[in-house]
Amino acid sequence: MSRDRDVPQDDAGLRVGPPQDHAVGVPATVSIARHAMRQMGATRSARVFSRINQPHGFDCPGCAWPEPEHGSQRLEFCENGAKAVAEEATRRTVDRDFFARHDLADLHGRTEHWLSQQGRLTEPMHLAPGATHYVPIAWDDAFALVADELRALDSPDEALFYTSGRTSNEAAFLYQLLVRCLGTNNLPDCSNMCHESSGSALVETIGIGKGSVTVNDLVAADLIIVAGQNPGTNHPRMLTTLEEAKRQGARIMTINPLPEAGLQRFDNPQRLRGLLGRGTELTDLFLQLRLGGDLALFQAFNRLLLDADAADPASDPPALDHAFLRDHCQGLESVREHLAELSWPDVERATGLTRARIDEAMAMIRPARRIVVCWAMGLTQHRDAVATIREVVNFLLLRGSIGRKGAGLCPVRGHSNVQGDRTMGIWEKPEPAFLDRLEATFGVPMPRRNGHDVVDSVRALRDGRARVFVAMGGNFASATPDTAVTEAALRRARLTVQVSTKLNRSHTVTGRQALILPTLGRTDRDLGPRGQPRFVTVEDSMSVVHASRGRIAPPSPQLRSEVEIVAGLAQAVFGSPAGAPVAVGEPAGAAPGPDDGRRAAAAAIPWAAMAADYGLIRDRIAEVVPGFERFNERAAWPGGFVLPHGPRDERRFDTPSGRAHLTVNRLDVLERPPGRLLLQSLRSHDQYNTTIYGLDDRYRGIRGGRRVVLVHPDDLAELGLADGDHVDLVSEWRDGSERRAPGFRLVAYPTARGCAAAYYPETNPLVPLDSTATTSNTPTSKAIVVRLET
Ligand SMILES: Nc1nc2c(c(=O)[nH]1)N[C@H]1C(S)=C(S)[C@@H](COP(=O)(O)OP(=O)(O)OC[C@H]3O[C@@H](n4cnc5c(=O)[nH]c(N)nc54)[C@H](O)[C@@H]3O)O[C@H]1N2
Ligand SMILES: Nc1nc2c(c(=O)[nH]1)N[C@H]1C(S)=C(S)[C@@H](COP(=O)(O)OP(=O)(O)OC[C@H]3O[C@@H](n4cnc5c(=O)[nH]c(N)nc54)[C@H](O)[C@@H]3O)O[C@H]1N2
Ligand SMILES: [Mo]
Repeated sequence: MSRDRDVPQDDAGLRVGPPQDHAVGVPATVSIARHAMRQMGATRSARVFSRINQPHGFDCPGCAWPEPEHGSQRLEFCENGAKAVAEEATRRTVDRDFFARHDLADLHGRTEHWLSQQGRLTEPMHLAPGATHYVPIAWDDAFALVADELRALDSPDEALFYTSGRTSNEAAFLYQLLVRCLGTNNLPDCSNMCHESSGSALVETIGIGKGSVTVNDLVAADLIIVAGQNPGTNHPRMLTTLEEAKRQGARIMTINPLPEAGLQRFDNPQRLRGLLGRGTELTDLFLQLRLGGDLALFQAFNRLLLDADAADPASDPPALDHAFLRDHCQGLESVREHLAELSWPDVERATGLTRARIDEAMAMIRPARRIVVCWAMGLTQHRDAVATIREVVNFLLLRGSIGRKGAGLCPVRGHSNVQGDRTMGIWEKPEPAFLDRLEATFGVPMPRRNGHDVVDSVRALRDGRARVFVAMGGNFASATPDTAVTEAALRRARLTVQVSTKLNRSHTVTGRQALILPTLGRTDRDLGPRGQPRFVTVEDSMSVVHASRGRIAPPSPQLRSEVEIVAGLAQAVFGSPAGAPVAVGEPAGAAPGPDDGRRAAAAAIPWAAMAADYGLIRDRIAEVVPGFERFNERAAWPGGFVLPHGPRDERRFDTPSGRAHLTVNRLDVLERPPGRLLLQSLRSHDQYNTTIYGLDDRYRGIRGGRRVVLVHPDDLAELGLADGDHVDLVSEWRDGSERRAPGFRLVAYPTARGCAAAYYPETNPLVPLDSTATTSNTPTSKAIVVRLET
C-alpha cells in the first residue's frame, strides 16, 4: 500500500461553517484587496489591476474565459484573477541565499502554500548529482548541460517535454519545433489531465476539438446547461455572462453533485445592486446528480426527445430538428435503436435522480430553441468522459443547436492559454498535415510516431524508458495522479528541468541532476535586445486570439522569456549551422547521415533572431497553422481575431464523411461497493491548481485548512461516522491495490448521496496511474472509489 504521509500539510487552524448560497459581492472585493496588498503593495496593485484584460494590457493568467466582445472600459477581472495576478506580480523573491539556507530535504518538507509564498524565482539554479542544495548556474552552462544530457540518450524518445497551459502561442510554437527537430513527439501537456476528453469527443463527432460558441451565443441562448463546472470559483467572469444571459431571458440548468454557491446566486461586484442587494438568481433548475451520472442523464434526455418526436412530430418547437439532422448529420438511426433499449432503472441508479425530476428538466428543454451546454472537469475526468461528451453532442445535434446563434458546445477551458498551446502543436499525437507543413516551412524531417501523453510519460520514467524530463511551466509532480508512483518515476530521471516562475513541489522531486530556469510571467514587461517592448499572444476558450503585453518590472534582470529559453536550448543542442555534428535524431543504430542532415537543418533555423523578434515566430506560425494568415497584422488588432470554426461558422463538419456524427455510447453504471463512496477531487476557492493562495474555501464554509472530505450527512450516519471525525481515505483499485491519504476531517455537506469531495492535489495519491478515461487517457480525478477508515 502506498501512503502519502510525507506530503506536508498545514491544517492547524481548520474551521468549518455553513456553506454560502451566493457568490462574489463585498467579501470578494475585500479578499482582492487583502491578497493584493500582501503581495504587491498599493501602487503596484493599482498599476497591475488597471491592465488586466484591457486591449493594451496583459491577458489574465487565471482562466481561459474570454473578454466581452464589445471591448470594455470597466475593470475586467475577478477576485480569483486578481489573486492569480497578485501571486505572480508579488514583490517577494527567492534568491541564491534562500537556496543556501534551505536544502532540498527542507524544501521537500514544505507545503505547496509555503513554497509559493516565498516569491518569484530570480536566477537559474542547478542541483548537481548527489548535492544537497541548489546552487546558481549561468544560463549558457545550464543550456549546455541539457544539451549534453539529450545527446547522451539512445533515442530522442527518451526525453519528455511537458507544457502547462500558461505558455504563450509564440513560446509554445517554438518549443514544439525544438522538440520535433530533436526527433520526438513526446509533448505531454496539462490538457491530457484536463479537457483531453472534450477534444477526443469533439474531433470525432464534429471534426474539430474546440467549442462552437462565442460569448454572444451564451447571451442569446434560451437555455444554458452548466454541467460539471464551478464557475463561481474557477471562471468567475463567466457569472457576468450568465447574469447578462438571464437578463436577456435565458434559463439556466445546473447539473452537479454539489450545490455550488456561484451558480445559485450572483452578486455582481461591478454593479451597485450586487454590492448591496441579493444579486441575481442564476440557476432555475438544479439537478443534483450522482458523480459520473451525466452519460445516463443525457441519454435520458435524448431518449425522451426521440419519444416526443415519435408521439408528436408536428410539435412547436419540434422535439428534433429534422432538417438539420437530414442535411448535416449521420447516425440517427443507430442512436434511436440504441436508446430504445435504455434502462430506466439504470438511469436512476447512475444519476440518483427520479424520473419525475428528469421530466422537470425536459419541460425546460422542450421549449428552448437555442441551447448551449457548458462543461468542465466534472465531465472530463471520468472513466466514461469521452462517451459522456459524445452524448452531449448527440443532444445538441438532435436539437440542431450547433452552428446557430445562441446555441452550441461550450467546453470551458482551464489554463489561460491551454487551447492556444494545442493550436500551436503542443500535442503528442500531431496531425500528419501539421507535420507536413512544419517540414515544408523549416526543412527538417518531422517525427511521425505518436509521443507520450502525461500518464504514459510517468510510465516511461517509471520503467526507465525516459531519462530526461523538461517542463515548460506547471507542477508535474503535484498535478499528476498516483503521487507516490509519479515521484518515484521522476527520481529515476537523469535530469529534470523546470522552467518556472515560482517554486513548487516539482523542484523538490528531482532526477539525478536538476535545473530551475526562471522565466518571465504574463504580467512582466518583456523587452527585446534593443530595449523594445515585446508582446505575445494567447487564445481563449472561444478561439479568440489576442495580444498580451506584460507591463510591470520583472522581479530580476536575470529572467529570460520562455521564448528566449527555448531558443537558448535549441542553439545549445543543434549548434550553429557550421558547427560540429551532434547526434540527435533517429533512435540508436540509425545511419549517421540523416541525423546530421536533421541537425544541420535544425541549426539553420534562425532561433536567435526569432527570440529577439517574436514577429518572426508569428510569420512562421502564419505559414504552418491554419487560421493564422497575416498573423502579425491581426495580432495587433485590439480585441484580437477569431479563429475559423467550421461547425460554428457554416455548419461544415470536417469529419471523414463531411457530416456531424451521432454516436452510440454504452451505458456502464459506475458501481459503488457497499460501505464505499465515490470521491471527486476538486478546487477550493483559494487555489490555482497546485498553487495554494490560502487555506480558505469561503463559499463552502471551510477555513484555515484543506484536509477535509465533504460527505452527505445521511451517508455519514449510515457509515457510523460524524461531522468532525478524522478518517483516512483509502482508495481501492481493481488490481487489489490500495492507496491511502491519511487524516481528513469529515464535513457533513449537502452533496449528492453516495458521493464525497476533497481537494486536489491532496487527493492525487489516491488516483491509480492506470485509472484513466477510455480513449483520452485522462486520469479519473472525479470518480475514485474510497472507503473511510477511522
Ligand atoms: N481560481 C481558479 N480558477 C481556475 C483554476 C483554479 O484552480 N483556481 N483551475 C483552472 C483549470 S486548469 C481548470 S481545468 C478549470 C477547472 O474548473 P472546474 O471544472 O470548475 O473545476 P473543479 O474544481 O475541478 O470542479 C469541478 C466541478 O464539477 C463538479 N462535478 C464533479 N464530478 C461531476 C460529475 O460527475 N458530474 C457533474 N455534472 N458534475 C461534477 C464538481 O462538483 C465541481 O463543481 O478552472 C480553471 N480556473
Ligand atoms: N486530482 C486531480 N488532479 C488534477 C486535477 C483535478 O481536478 N484533480 N486537475 C488537472 C488539471 S485540469 C490540470 S490543468 C493540471 C494542472 O497542472 P499544471 O499546469 O502542471 O499545474 P499548475 O498548478 O497550474 O502549475 C503551477 C506552476 O506553474 C508555474 N508557472 C506559473 N505561471 C507560469 C508561466 O507563465 N510560465 C512558466 N514557465 N511557468 C509558470 C509556477 O512555477 C507554478 O508553480 O492538474 C490536473 N490534476
Ligand atoms: Mo485544467
